Order: sequence, then structure tokens, then C-alpha cells
Amino acid sequence: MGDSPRAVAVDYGSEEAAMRAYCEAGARRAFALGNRGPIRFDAAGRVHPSILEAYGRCGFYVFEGVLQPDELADIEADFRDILDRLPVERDALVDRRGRAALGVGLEATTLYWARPLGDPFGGTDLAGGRHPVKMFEPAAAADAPKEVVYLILGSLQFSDAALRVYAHPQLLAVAAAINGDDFAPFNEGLFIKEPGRGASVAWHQDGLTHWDSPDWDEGVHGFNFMAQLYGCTPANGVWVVPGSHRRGKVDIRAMVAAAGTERLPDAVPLVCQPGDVVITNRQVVHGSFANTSADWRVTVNFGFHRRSSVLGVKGGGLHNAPAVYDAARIDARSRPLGYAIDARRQRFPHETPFVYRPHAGQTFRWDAAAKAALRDYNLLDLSI
Ligand SMILES: O=C(O)CCC(=O)C(=O)O
Repeated sequence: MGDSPRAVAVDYGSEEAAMRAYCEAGARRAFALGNRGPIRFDAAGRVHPSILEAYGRCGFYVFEGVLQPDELADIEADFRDILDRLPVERDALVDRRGRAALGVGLEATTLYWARPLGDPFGGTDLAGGRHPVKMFEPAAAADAPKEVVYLILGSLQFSDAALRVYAHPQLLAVAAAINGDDFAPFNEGLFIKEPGRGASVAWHQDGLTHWDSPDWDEGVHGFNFMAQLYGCTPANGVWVVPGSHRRGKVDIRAMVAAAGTERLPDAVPLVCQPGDVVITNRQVVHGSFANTSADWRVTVNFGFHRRSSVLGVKGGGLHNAPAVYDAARIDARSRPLGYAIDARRQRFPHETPFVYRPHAGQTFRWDAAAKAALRDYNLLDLSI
């Protein structure tokens, strides 16, 4: 944010020099992978096979220039509004202007707090212990708040702009190419890496349910799109270990022990300009470091699954209550996508809207009633 009021005066402490070298070398490795460029289609209108090949090989692909300046401006306006409406501290009922704060009164957990530059999950049993190694926690400035919000889930109910990104026709074409025309939703969030304060997300693989399944394969736990409002750098972005999505559940603790450092030598950073969108396989080993840089990173995150990965599967427990996901549950959780497609049609009438196959014969109208229906929609997230 260009007119950010705060100067940042922090660094990575005793790890600063090593971190700088790691960022430089990592960016060089990232750009050598051959997995970035605009979303392209072949003559038959299918997502270009070279994209699918590179995504399959690396476990991620950087789509360049997907979101245009008008859409980015919408997202930024919503993001500033969200920041303004956050509770003054964890469990507070009001924002800094004394209004009812964002998320207050909702049943689902939406706001995730951490100490500035802290690592809330690494080395703990939280989230099924899937973040086994604690990341280095640099010291924050003396005037930093006790805690900051680093993740907002159920974000479509807080931002119409994020809802519209969710319905981007080219991104949904990619979702269909990878997960089938009947692809199903996962969840949505905003990851916020404030300069000098943003928390780390320790190395992990997403996915809980299918690691030991006879049907396990590299795509069974789905993927996330990560749309970048301000772009991202090695210092504030997500890092991934290319190809690790194909290796099953890997021993992250052993990887870090073998490297002698949490700076995994094979990992590469996602490096993006504003408006780039990364697709990231949820099984790839990934994480992000505390943001001691001067740059904001705001990621509009949203994921999709194969229908066969969720239908009849017992999921939940991490993002919401455990349940067996039947067709009715998947249909109910897919309704926000119908609203999103219509919201996008209203805002960008020149675009050809995406046709979501499972909604054939149904009509969705984005209006005040639909917006009200999004309240707590993430209680139905399909969490596997
Ligand atoms: O954005 C980040 O820093 C972490 C993202 C992540 O871990 C995820 O989407 O699973």
C-alpha cells in the first residue's frame, strides 16, 4: 500500500544475511523452472497442455497478468475496508472506530491472530500437527501490537471483489481442466502479510484425508489459487518445494534436520506482480517466512477439489465440524460460486461468464438477499 503510514524498521535478526542470500538464490531457481506465463488455451479452447505439464511437474504455476488494474482497485478498496473493520484486538467486539467489528457474531471462526513475526502453528499439535517445525521468529518493533490478523477465512462474505475473483472465467476453466467439469469448492481466505509484522506459516502439506487412501494420487487433495493484490517477493511470499506433491506425505522434520536449517535448499519462492495468480497443489510442501520486508502481501486464496475427492468422504475437523460430505452438502457449498459468477457478470459485462456444469438448469442472482445468504457460508467448507 503506497501510503502505508508506518515505516518498517525490522530485519531477520541473526538470520538476516542468510535469509537475504536464500531469497536471492531461491528467486533464481524459481525463474528457471519454466512454470510461469499468462493463462493460454489451445486451438480447441482447452487449457494449454504446456501449462498442465509444468503444473504437474512443479506442483505450482504462476499465471501472469490475470487481474487487471480495475479489478485490483476493487480488491484493494475492500481490503482497506476489511482492515478498518477488524476488532481492535482478539475477542474485541468493536473496531478502531467503535463499530461492531468484522466477524463478530459469526459462528464460524474467521479471524486468525498471531504475534507479529511469530509462528502460530510450527512445532505444535494444532491442525493435526501438520506444521512439525517451528520457524525462526524475528523480533518485532517495540511499538508493534500484541497480535495481528494474518488470515481471514470465509472471506467471500466480507468482500464482493474477492467473490468476483472467485468466478474468474479463465481461472475456473483451469479448475475444470485439472479437477473435472464437476469440480467442487474447498474454502476461501485472505492471507495478510503486513510489512514488519506478518506471521510465518510453517512448512506443511495441506490435505488430511487421503494420504493413505488406495485412490491417492498427486491431485487428490485439490489445489489453491493464490491471487496477488500487491504481488509477492521471496521475503513475503509463499515458498514451495517443487515436485513434492508427488511424493506422498513427506517427513518435513527430517528435511529440515538434513538441511540443518529451515531454509530448505530445494524450495523456491512464488514471485509475482500485482494481478498474478498462482495455482498451488495442496500436497506440495509449502510455507512462508515472517515478513520483515517493507512490502505488503495480500493473497486472495480459493481452492477447488475433484468431486470424487469429497463425495462420500468424511472431512472437516480442521476448518469446521467433521461430517460425511454427501451430494446435498456439496450442492449447498457450491451455491456461493453461482452467486459469484453472477456478481462478476454484473461488474464485468464484457466478459463471457464461466458455465459451471453442476449448476445446469439453475439460476443464481447476486443481490442483497444472496449477500445475506453468504453469512457463515464457510461452516460448509469441504475440508479434506
Ligand atoms: O499464504 C501463506 O503464507 C500460506 C498459504 C498456505 O499455507 C495455504 O494456502 O495452504
